[in-house]
Amino acid sequence: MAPKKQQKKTVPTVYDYSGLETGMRLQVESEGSYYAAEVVQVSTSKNRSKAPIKISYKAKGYEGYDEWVGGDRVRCKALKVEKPPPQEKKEKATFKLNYFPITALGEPIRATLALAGIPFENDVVPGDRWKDLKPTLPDGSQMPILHATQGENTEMMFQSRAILRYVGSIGSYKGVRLYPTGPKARYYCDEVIEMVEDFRPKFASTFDIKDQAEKEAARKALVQPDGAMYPGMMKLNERLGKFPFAAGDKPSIADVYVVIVCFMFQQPTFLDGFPDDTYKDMPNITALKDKLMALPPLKEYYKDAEGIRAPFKVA
Ligand SMILES: N[C@@H](CCC(=O)N[C@@H](CS)C(=O)NCC(=O)O)C(=O)O
Repeated sequence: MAPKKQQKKTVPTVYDYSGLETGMRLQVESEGSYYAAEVVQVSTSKNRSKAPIKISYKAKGYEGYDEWVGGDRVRCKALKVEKPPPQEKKEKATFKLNYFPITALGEPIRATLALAGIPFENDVVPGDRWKDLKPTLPDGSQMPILHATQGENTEMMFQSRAILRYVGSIGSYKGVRLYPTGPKARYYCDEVIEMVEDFRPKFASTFDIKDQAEKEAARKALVQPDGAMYPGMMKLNERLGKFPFAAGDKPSIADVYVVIVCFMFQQPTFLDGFPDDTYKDMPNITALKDKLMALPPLKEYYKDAEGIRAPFKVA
């Protein structure tokens, strides 16, 4: 007889078969009904662990049918259910972020933690301290570094966008994960982050320009209509018109990334040379900043912002 289809259980029940003995009478479920049966054998073999009781049906009309069954199909006082061991309470992780006193790649992580309401130690590392710290870290280490501590263990996490996605995966705003879980929304989120990456690195070569005036002119040129960063910024601006937020109608790490990274390229910023009207042709970028920074946790986080963070403060 075919067993009744089992309902999916989240915590599997563990049965204690030690009280069952050959010859014991019991009731066995088959296709939704219970039938009288007798224990023929109780196996301790590993490959019988799911259905270790061999029974022989005794109900009228079914005599002679034998079957291997598990505790889930049996009613018998001698069959006990093992209490699952008490789940160890996982200690909550605590976080510390190392980053320079600038916005750049660290600030999207800070802002995401703030938006998600995840407390963290904002360990701001100035250049001279970084010089001492770097040799103590694994070769090639760069900031931002997120230190995630759980109990006795601390893990150092590197790579800003990987950290951002991690933080967005554990953090939510109004019950919605900041790194979307749905495949399409996650695609939209990553799409926008990658669009930012299409133009963001193009300013890096200006660090090599020794002459200050020349460096500032080169940066200004990057965001003019014939500059190398402008087309990517325009494309992003257009894409941001598609939904209320970058990945749909809820905020995500993509919004945080767009806003914080884009505002590296408009004064006030730590990168001198960029103008104060970079986004004059790109209203969706500015509108997204205003909308994102008006969300209560970010409004609170940036309420006293000044200098290079002043653009993130909303009235
Ligand atoms: N791909 C890395 C790049 C990190 C990076 O370039 N970090 C810079 C600051 S934005 C840094 O730590 N520079 C100092 C150094 O390399 O010693 C990431 O996204 O985290």
